[in-house]
Amino acid sequence: RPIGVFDSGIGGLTVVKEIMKILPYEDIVYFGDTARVPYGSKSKETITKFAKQNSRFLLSKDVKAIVIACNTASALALEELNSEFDVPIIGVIKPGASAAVRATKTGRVGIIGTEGTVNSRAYEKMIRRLFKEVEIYALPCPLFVPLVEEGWAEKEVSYMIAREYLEPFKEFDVDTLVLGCTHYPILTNVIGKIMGDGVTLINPAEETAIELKSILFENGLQNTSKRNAEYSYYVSDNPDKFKRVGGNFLNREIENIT
Ligand code: DGN
Repeated sequence: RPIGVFDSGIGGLTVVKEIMKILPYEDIVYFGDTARVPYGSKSKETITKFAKQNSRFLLSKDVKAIVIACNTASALALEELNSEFDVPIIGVIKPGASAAVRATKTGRVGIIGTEGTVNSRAYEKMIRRLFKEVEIYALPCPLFVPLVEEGWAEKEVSYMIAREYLEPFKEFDVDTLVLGCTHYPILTNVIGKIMGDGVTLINPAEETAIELKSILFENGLQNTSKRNAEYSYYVSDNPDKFKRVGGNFLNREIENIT
């Protein structure tokens, strides 16, 4: 049985990329809610409703576990999904938060994400649960999403915008910065150059794939046969853009899209 992954749109492919790396024999069914993106600025009630519908769709494809690749949906809907559905469901917040706690030496941690994620304070709460003596500074960076979707991650305009957003984190003197939105890992170069070598960037997508691997193992759900995995992608609107832009996220051609 496949692993189900959903996101508000294309960004969750950064999580799929990490799952493909760490669990190369697992089949994946991806659902991108491109008709209703962005989730970043919508209410908890709306996001929870969408997340339930997305999960039901994935379960109709007989998935054995669900990964909420979207930071906003993980922040706002994970608990409700876990109480409603039987398969293991994981989000990106807890893995990202524990990696930040492991990485920080000074206890000064920055978080960037959508407005929904930052306002929910989900990363903050999770980090504080794991590590009390921490100073946290969180800021939404909404312009990063369209920049990445335009394929402009390496253009000068990305540096200009990133410099504006990230200045407060330099003043606050963080030693760790959580890239708390699916799209931000694509800007790792830009963000890394601006923040400098002393700051560790946390990619929750990578941490989530590691967590998924141990959850599959604990539940005896891992696929043991070594054969090429099958990947299928579903979107709620406009497969053309998904196919064109999604290739940049995955570093491979997207086939088998509905
Ligand atoms: N996938 C969303 C997130 O990680 O928060 C970003 C895209 C969006 O819905 N704005």
